Amino acid sequence: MFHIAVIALGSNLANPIEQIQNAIKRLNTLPEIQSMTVSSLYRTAPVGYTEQPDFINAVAIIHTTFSPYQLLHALQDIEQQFGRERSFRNAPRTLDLDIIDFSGEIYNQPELTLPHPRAHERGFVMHPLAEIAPDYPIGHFGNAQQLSQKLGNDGIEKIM
Ligand code: PH2
Ligand code: MG
Ligand code: MG
Repeated sequence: MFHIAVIALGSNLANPIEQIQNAIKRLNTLPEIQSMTVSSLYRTAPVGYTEQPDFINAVAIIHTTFSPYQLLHALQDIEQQFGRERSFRNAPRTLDLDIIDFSGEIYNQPELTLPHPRAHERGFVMHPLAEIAPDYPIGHFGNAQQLSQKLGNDGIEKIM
């Protein structure tokens, strides 16, 4: 039995393009991930804390035998392996791997909120997701295509 999950990838330190490409390769080596569809890479203006370099963002849709918590911990392990340091909220990072959705499940736990509470208002997540799965529903907010259109593409550039 597998589930479908959406993962957002982001990096804005230490050659972000390579960080994202290597993270995709690393995810592909996990036996609990059976298949993966990855968006293009996007260069995006920082959202929230803006005094930091542009990000490279991408989104992957996976089929996985992980549970949500197993997936969360596997992603946190990879962030650690890629030298992630947690200084302050929204600080620049070598690698951020966020679960955006896990088969539509709803979680409101200290460690994990699903769907991701801010994904629907973030163009740097909705644009890459709309590219690979326009019909993908994000909670009750609408699908990826509708949300990315609503958000517009200011500060978001497809690079490869
Ligand atoms: N991630 C954040 C905060 N702001 N901005 C962009 N453009 N891309 C991100 O991945 C990003 C952000 C917190 O995780
Ligand atoms: Mg994040
Ligand atoms: Mg994160």
